[in-house]
Amino acid sequence: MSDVRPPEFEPSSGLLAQLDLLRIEHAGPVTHVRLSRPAKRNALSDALIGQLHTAFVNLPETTRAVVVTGEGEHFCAGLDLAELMERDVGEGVLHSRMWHAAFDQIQFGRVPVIVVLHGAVVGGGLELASACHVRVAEASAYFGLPEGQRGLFVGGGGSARIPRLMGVARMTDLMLTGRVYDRDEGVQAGLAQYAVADGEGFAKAMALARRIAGNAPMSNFAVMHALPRIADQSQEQGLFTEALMAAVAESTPDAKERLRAFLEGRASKVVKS
Ligand code: 1HE
Repeated sequence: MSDVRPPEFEPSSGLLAQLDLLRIEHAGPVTHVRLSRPAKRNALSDALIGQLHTAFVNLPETTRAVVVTGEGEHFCAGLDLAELMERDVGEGVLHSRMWHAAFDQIQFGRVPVIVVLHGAVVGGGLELASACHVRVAEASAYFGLPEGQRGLFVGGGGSARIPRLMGVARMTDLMLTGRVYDRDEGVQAGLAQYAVADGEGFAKAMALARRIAGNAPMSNFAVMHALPRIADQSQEQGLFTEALMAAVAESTPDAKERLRAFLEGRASKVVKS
């Protein structure tokens, strides 16, 4: 993935600057969180999961969208297999719950998260990607769930999130057979919403993030928090939740000003892009 740093990026300070397995920078309302463990292909150690959790809990007030990337040749090699050897059953449950807490903080945090995928997006790496809201896949990206080969099961929320993207049958196939999807197969299956050339993922993600950051925060919150929950509800309950969420969103001062701007001809129109 190309990693040209536009001059407007500023390094983080305080707690976020102390997270040594991440590199976190800010460009106005967009925060860039980079997995920075390239020698181990960004394998998700306990420390890295803990740092992701800390980062997403402590995003600056000014952050309106986050872009996540992985340093080096691969987005993420999944669970750090070297740490798995010594764990007993009880520790295994708590370990999985630790991942759930971190990835829930990404999916159900304060701001939308766009992730750039390149190279290996496997195992826990795909679980991490599936907790983000918008996925941009470069041509080099490939997707796999090698847990079956390793004697494992998904433990980072994958069984709940990934079938919601690609369906139970496709996930079953990946896990049972070790099948690996190339980028285009992954996009077609629903694992990413955008396909770009190698080296172009970050620029695309930043452009998307800037657009998302320009939305009313309550609208973004509604999309992140209400949509997946409504999808899990019966239609009757979903419609009721929708009515409540819609009323909350449209009653904010932000919404009223945006509507006024449109009616007075000061807002952009919806056009084909
Ligand atoms: C690792 C890991 C890892 C690399 N845990 N150390 N995930 C997997 O089964 C994927 C395992 N990894 C791979 O298949 C390959 O490493 C890659 C295709 C991702 C990259 O290949 P390559 O040739 O670029 O790198 P490499 O030489 O294999 O790895 C470089 C180093 O990273 C090497 O360590 P070194 O000390 O010998 O240099 C590797 O051991 C290390 N490394 N991947 C630990 N995953 C909550 S449940 C989730 C369950 C899962 O995620 S299961 C899937 C696990």
